[in-house]
Amino acid sequence: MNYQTVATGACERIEEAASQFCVEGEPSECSRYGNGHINDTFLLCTVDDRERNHRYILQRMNTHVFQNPKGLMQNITGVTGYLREQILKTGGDAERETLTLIKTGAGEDYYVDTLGYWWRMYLFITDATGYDAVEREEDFYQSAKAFGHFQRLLNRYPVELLTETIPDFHHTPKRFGAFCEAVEKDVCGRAKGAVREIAFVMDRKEELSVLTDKLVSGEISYRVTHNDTKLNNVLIDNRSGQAVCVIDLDTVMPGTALFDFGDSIRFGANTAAEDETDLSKVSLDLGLYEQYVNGFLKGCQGSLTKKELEMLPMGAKMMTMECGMRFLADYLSGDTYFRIHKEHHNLDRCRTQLKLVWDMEKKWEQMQAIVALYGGNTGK
Ligand code: ADP
Ligand code: GN1
Ligand code: MG
Repeated sequence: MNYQTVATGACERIEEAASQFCVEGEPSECSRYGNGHINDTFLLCTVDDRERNHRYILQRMNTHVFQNPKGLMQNITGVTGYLREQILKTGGDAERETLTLIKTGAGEDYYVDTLGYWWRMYLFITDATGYDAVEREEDFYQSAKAFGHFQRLLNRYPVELLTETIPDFHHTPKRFGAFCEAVEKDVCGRAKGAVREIAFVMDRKEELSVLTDKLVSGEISYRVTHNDTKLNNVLIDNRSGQAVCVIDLDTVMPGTALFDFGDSIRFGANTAAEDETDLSKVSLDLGLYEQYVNGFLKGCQGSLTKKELEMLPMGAKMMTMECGMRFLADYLSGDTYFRIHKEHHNLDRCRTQLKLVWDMEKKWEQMQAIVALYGGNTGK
């Protein structure tokens, strides 16, 4: 097999893993793929005996982050199977509109290699792109519709079948607790270089329980949500410009619509990249925010309650705060969670998130007004 952009040490592992899955033809080429921060993702090309090419996504799962990989894979098998049925009922193309797991020769949806690493394989969704930044407003609108629709499709999915793959994933107060612990321990001696960022978070600590409090009081309820709704977790068709498929289903768990809405805004409605170092470039783009509100409400098809609608801006602010805290806690702890590509990468990422929170606070009334404009006649 021909390897590109793959560390030499990884080739042997890939070779072993790739040979377990029931692909068409023989593997010919493998390269690193995409810009996810969590899993190791590879594009695997094969050639069959009629010289036809086939493509697959081979992933080495991050079992440091996902400590119950078996439960996680059961979630993905269940959710993709369910989505498949829903898509077929409406005459859709299930192999493009949801992820398709490739089985191993042993009939499993994953393979644990001889060193204990977990692998899985999906059909590669062709002629579609997962954007790392908004290039056209329309793409962001499409992603919003897709994430809203995804949640709508899973409305009746039996929650009891789902494993919580990362317990308390969006429990912002617990994230704050972990953040405080990282500050206190300061294992790398980095806290002195992040004094302003730490103070920014501390100044807002009273507000961090606003979503969890509403969940506890029952004012908002749990739904099956995606929980990691970055723009590059939805593939957009290269020809039609329509969203084709919501991917990266590792964190599908009970959550709230506010998590999904909020995480998309923090990533996609930022005028700069998540790791931009020139903070003057970072702000909330209200035009993109409006596109997302419009698309998300369309995708949800009236399923959001009045309370959820009212709290959408808070969802955006909390998800941005939470992610800022997570990046900073990881920086202070020695970068053990998010993959980094340069020194202080997680500190840079944290700074963009906090600047974005600051800008949201300035634009708060406008954020609320936009939701009122689109949500005015909807909401139960
Ligand atoms: P991570 O959890 O590390 O973000 P993802 O599952 O999101 O991993 O995969 C990383 C990238 O690989 C995605 O952003 C996307 O570009 C690409 N990708 C993943 N699955 C597929 C697929 N089935 N077809 C095409 N591209 C895919
Ligand atoms: C991670 O897997 P990826 O790159 O789509 C992270 C999200 C963060 C995001 C920040 C499982 O998302 O929670 O918001 O990075 N996923 C996990 O970019 O922790
Ligand atoms: Mg991803």
